[in-house]
Amino acid sequence: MGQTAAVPNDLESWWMPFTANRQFKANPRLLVGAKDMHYTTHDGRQVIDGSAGLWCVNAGHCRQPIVDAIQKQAAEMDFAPTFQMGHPKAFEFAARLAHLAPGDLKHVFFANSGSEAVDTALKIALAYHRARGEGARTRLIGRERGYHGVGFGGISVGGIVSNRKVFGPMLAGVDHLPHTHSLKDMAFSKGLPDWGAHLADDLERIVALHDASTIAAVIVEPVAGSTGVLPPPKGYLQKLRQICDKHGILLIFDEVITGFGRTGTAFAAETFGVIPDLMTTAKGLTNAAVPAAAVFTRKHVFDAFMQGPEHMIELFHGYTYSAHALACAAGLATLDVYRDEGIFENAAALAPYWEDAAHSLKGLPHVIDIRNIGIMAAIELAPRENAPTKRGYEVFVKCFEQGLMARLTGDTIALSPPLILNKGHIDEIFGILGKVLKQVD
Ligand code: PXG
Ligand code: PLP
Repeated sequence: MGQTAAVPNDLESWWMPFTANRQFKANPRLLVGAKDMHYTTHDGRQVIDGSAGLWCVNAGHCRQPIVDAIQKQAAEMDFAPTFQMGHPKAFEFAARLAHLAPGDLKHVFFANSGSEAVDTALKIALAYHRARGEGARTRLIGRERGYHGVGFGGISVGGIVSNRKVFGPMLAGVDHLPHTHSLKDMAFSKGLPDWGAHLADDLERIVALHDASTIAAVIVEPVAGSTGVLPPPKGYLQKLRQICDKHGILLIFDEVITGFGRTGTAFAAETFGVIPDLMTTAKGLTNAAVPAAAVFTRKHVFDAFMQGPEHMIELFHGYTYSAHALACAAGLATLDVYRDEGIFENAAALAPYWEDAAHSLKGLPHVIDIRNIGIMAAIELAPRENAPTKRGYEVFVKCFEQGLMARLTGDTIALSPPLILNKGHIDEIFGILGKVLKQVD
């Protein structure tokens, strides 16, 4: 069949991701431009970007050095295969990333999205144990309320019910740690909650149940993002690290959101002083200007694969677009911007001001918790009786109408603006949200 004529202003054809399609299309919100801290809407309004797109535009929008690098690369070499071939910028980008990463996370495998990075990390974990003669280690341990993207691997170890429940049995042999949030014990904590480190001990219970010899890896977000910003209890990640070490289990940090400055250092692993065996990143890796993801692995993980005959492929895994030339060009330019402008340092310097601004909303109508770390915050609202998510949605829409793009998850408003922000932007973001909270019943 040939092409049929396109319908002008057709909103039907695009099946939108993670969107209430019919509700949205009845009253669409369209973005047509972006620069630094702001989006431009289709009706010409400037909206401050309180969510860095989707937690990904850490250096601000349409930054000239990144734009220039992409344009130059597109004209010079658009695509190069990376299976049994290479191109210089892929090696350069990996080396720069390895230099930036903490500890001996010195090897980098490229993918194109956080979901792919998670799939990659889980597969590396399974293959690592097998390469070392421990092929019975096949179990993967995630955590309730965890978000690890939408691939079958990611939803299997993930813990967000709506992302899982209609998709069948998923991967076999997965178990979950309890999530770390308790309103009763930690509401309105500033930064890391004092309560909750003991929840890591559940890993010992899971090990006792399944036996360590069957467990390959534990995957957690150092700060759970998508579920509504849950900073780890003090000492929790250290405990997970100790228990994993004791039992020969790999620890994977999913730093798709926390990577590239969000917590005030390059990676949350550095902020919290805990080095995982594998670390997944995406989003801020290229400032989201070209889709890309990277899995970092420690030396001992990589070395386990570099055995056997040298003509053999060590890992039967990769994507057509792994280390895409445009992504590498964008990523290198992004790292320059992060370094030259001290963007992670700016995030760290503003984190206390951000914390105070977020917690200044305490006492406003319906606010039942405020959480923060680095330049991330969540304001949790009490759900309306018999109508969960409606109050949050109304706040989100009103914010957008009044000049703030925020993120919404259930009745929780999440904020994570570009890290080039200043105090004026922080005042503006929380000013609009505070005003809106007084307008919604
Ligand atoms: N892991 C983590 C920790 C993430 O936050 C992914 C994996 C998947 O990445 P991709 O690139 O496949 O989407 C993510 C993505 C939100 C929101 O506002 C969060 C994400 C994506 C979109 C929206 O909750 N996180
Ligand atoms: N910050 C970022 C974002 C970087 O990419 C790098 C290096 O790649 C550094 C800091 C470290 O810079 P230098 O090696 O010049 O100390």
